[in-house]
Amino acid sequence: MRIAILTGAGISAESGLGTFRDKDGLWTRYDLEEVATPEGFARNPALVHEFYNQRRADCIAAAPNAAHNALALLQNSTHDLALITQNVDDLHERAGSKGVIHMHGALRRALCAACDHRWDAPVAMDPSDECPSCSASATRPDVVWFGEIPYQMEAIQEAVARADLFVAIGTSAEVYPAAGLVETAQGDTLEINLAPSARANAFNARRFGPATEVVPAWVDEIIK
Ligand code: BJW
Repeated sequence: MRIAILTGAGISAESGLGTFRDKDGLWTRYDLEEVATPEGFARNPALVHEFYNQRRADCIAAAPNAAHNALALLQNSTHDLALITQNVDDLHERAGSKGVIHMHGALRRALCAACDHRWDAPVAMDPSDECPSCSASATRPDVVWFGEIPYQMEAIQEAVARADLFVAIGTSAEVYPAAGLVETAQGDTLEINLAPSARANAFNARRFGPATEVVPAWVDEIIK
């Protein structure tokens, strides 16, 4: 079976990484216009680097949980799996998943806004850092902010369209184009989340509960 999976912040919540829109989520403590838009970065790069430096440190301190591990196991089964994540953490890779598509970028990568060069980010980035390729002091986290185009959209659309089963895990479905991928799916669709997302009714099937319980149980059923 061809399976396409889209993950969101909820899959990493039980690893201790905060979600965005839950009651104590990141967007209740930070103004997204200031830390997750190109305009916010232009106004105050130091603030934006501080926000991502803290999240990079939190990510390094975190470990993959049973849901990340179960998806890695699924990838090693006979099924053909495309794993697409909105998350900028690397917990899927650290659980053993390969070829993960990071549609909103990655904390462990840096990007030069002047020449588009990319490299491994240091733990702490600073506005005065120079690009190793062109020496401009225009370095930024390699993440996708509001108003920017998510990465690998063509590959994502294709993987979702050709899948027999599309599964969204731990995402509120508040952010597009990720939230609209369920419309691209041609096969069965399943939402796994703590509670119904904004698009829950667009899915054929739904399972609710903590990702560390629901995802391993679902993977067991698929690979048995
Ligand atoms: C658990 C759990 C547990 C908790 N177990 N579950 C009007 C209409 C439509 C669209 C737009 C519009 N106005 C503007 C737009 C576009 C805009 C957008 O969608 N805005 C909305 C606010 C309306 N989108 C964009 O700008 C995007 N670009 C774009 O559209 O370009 C145009 C284009 C696209 C394609 C082709 C051509 C052109 C870019 C969006 C970039 C989003 N960036 C961020 C930051 C990334 C870097 C970073 O991490 O800091 O991405 S914002 C943030 O939200 C982050 C996330 O990836 C993303 C989604 O959040 P997610 O993962 O869903 O987390 P939460 O917190 O929202 O939800 C967590 C869920 O988990 C909840 O449901 C919980 O219940 C659940 N949960 N614990 C299981 N234990």
